[in-house]
Parts: sequence; C-alpha cells; structure tokens
Amino acid sequence: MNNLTTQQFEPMISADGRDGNARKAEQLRQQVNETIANTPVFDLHTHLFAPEFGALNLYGIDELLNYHYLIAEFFRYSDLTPEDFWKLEKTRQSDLIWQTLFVENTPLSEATRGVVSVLNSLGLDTRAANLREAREFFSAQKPADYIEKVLKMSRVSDIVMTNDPLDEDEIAVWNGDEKIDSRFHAALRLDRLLNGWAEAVPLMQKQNYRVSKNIDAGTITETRRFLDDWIAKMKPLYLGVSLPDDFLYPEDSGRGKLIKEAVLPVCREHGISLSLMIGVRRRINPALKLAGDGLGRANVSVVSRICQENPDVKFLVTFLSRENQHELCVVARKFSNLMPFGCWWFLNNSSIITEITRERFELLGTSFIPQHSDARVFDQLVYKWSHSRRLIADALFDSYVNLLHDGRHVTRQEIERDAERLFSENFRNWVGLK
Ligand code: FIX
Ligand code: ZN
Repeated sequence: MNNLTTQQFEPMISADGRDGNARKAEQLRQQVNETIANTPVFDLHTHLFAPEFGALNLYGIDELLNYHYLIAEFFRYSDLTPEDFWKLEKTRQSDLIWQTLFVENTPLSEATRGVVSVLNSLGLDTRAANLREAREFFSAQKPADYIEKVLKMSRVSDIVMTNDPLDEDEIAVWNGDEKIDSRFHAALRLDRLLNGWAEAVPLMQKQNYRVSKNIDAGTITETRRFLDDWIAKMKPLYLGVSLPDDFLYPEDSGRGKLIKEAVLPVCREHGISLSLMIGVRRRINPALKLAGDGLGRANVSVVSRICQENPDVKFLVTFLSRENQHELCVVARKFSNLMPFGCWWFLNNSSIITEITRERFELLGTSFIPQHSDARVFDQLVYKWSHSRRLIADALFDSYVNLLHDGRHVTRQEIERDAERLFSENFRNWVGLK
C-alpha cells in the first residue's frame, strides 16, 4: 500500500463508529503539533545581535518595515525611484512601505504576511490605516524586556549572530569588557576576507596584521594569525561565508588560495566547522542596495569535492537555489562531514520550505537542520519561526503517517526526540556544544 494519505487508512471501525487508524492519526497530529510548537530552537544563522551590541540590535515597526525583502517588494508597486527612496528618513520610508504593501495592496507575500503575523501576535491592528499605534507600542517597550518577550513568544533558546571581524562597531564591543549574553553565540563571518580581499587588506593592516594584496606566504601566515586571534576573542561556533553561484572548489583565485591555505587549516586546527552559503548573486540591481541581491543555480559537486578532500573538517551547507536542494541531500548521504541546513532567503517561503523539508526527511531522516531564521530584526523571530514550525510539523506528521502505514507507530518520546534533534541537538552536536 504505497502513497497512502491520511484519508486512506485501512478501515478498523470501532465502537464509536470511527476508523481506528484515523483516530490514531488525529492523536498523532495533536502530539506533533504540540511538540513542534513547544520545542526550543537553536537558531543557527541570524543577523541579530546581543543586547551588548547596542544600536546594532534592531527591533520595532520601522525596522520591520524597512526589511530589505519588503523594500524589494515595495518597488514592484511604487513609481518612486530607488534614488529618491534612499533620500527619505527611515520613518517616511516605512510609512510608504506600509501604505503601499499593506493598505493599498493585500499583504500576500511571505514577508508581508510575516509583518501581519508579528503585529497580530503583539495584539496590534493588522489593518491599521497608519503606523501611529504600532509606533506608540514599540516606543513604550524597554529593550531588555522586549527581547525577553520575543524570545519567549518564538521559543528561541539560542541565537547565532553573524560577526564581521572587520566591522568597526562590532570590534569596539569585542574589545570592550562587557560580558555578552550567553544565549547569543558568535559566528565568524569571512565574506569580506574571501569576497573582497582588496578592501579587507587595509582593514586588517589597521589591526596590525602584515597582509598584502598579493596573497603570498607571509600574507597567508598573517591571515591565519588574524583568524586565530579572532577565534580566541569571539569563540565562534563556526566560520561562515556566503558565496556566489559560480563558486568552485578548488578555485584558481585569491579566494581559492585563502580557503585552501588559511581557512581550512584553521578549521582543522581549531576543530571548528565551516559554513558555506552558496548561490548568491550580489547586487544584480545595485540601485536597490541590500535589496538588490539575486541568486543563481550553483554547482553542488564543489561540496562533494571539499568534503572528500577535507574529511577532518565539518561543513554546514546551504544553497540558495531551489534547483540545488535535491543534489545537496544526495551529497549529504555520502559525506558524514556535511550538514545541510535551512531554507535560505528566497527559499524561506511556505511552498518551498514544504518541498525541501519533505525531500530532506525522505533522503536524510532526521540527520539535517531544517531551518534557521536569518532574522535581521528581533521581532522577525516571531513570524519566521511560527511559519516554519507549522510547515515542519506538517512534513513530520506526514512522514510519521507513512511510517504508520508501513507498520510502525511513533511514541510521544520519539516525537520529542526527533523535534529536539531537528531544532537544536543536531546543531549542538555538530559544533560540540553540550
Ligand atoms: O549572506 C547572508 O547571510 C544573507 O542571509 C543576507 O546577507 C541576506 O541579505 C539576508 O538577509 C537573507 O535573508
Ligand atoms: Zn544571512
């Protein structure tokens, strides 16, 4: 009996006249919903910051509306040019985004629905004519209390930040003596090093590393020293980089040399994972700035090559193109030093999360990390996780139903074990956190 759906159970009519398997499925549905809704999440990739980073930590209606996903959508409807948009005050920009995407149009997209979901969860009017009420609400919040409230509402226990060792504002915090909230973990981001070496060189020199544009042996040694020092300072859970769709490994380029001779040896030496986020085409419309990035289909064999050549290094990998997802699952079946994670950015949409999560269950069981939020604004944790939890629960439930049809039921303990693995244990174990 293949391909059974919830409606196609073998009839086992009981005293109350209901099909026995259907009752079991109902109970199972409830258990899965409850467990998935309540299991704490370790959010392994965000752009959020611990409270100690002050102004870098964003929240509130004006930040929510100025999310680059919404800015891109705004230009689908508005006649305003990007140049004129960027000249406006942030509050004026968010007024326009609200008016255009939420008042004059129905907020159907994932990102607009997200704002609706956040407002609704906070008890604010999702059909408001303007932002007055929302602004009043947010300005009355005490930042520290509000963070607690959001973490509680989204049931996020731990957050991994994205930390740039060349960013002046971040450096000041890392060099200060304030202790960083232990729920926030660092991830050492290598984008500026690997994708913008010419600009990275003077910034590294400013930190007293003797590097040059020409990546010679001395520069490699100094880059390794730079990474060693920042690992000691930040204690990151992993090193990470976003890469274009035409990224190759090995690659005959400065980036290829830096990866091979500096980054991979450092990962090996420190026993730290490397996160590869592959497939972004930066600034396909430069006028939109951060909202102007696109994507391309990448070559998944680079991942099998890097995993094969570096069996003693662990890789966290996500691809931005939908077309790369199935191949990534297949490669993960072959390499135990590869952990697929998340439905990144343009994939963080209901239909695509559904598809990717289901194919991952089918090919990898529970040995993957289904989602990260990529939140840039604190409040986004609420919607990003509620959307994903719902879809992950659906996919998990259907997998359990298939198993039931094949002759095995799952216990509540097993459901809880699976949820814990998916939402936190797989990542904790991967990065060696107890
Ligand atoms: O490179 C990344 O980490 C991306 O996630 C971001 O740069 C991107 O702008 C984003 O916010 C996606 O969700
Ligand atoms: Zn990101």
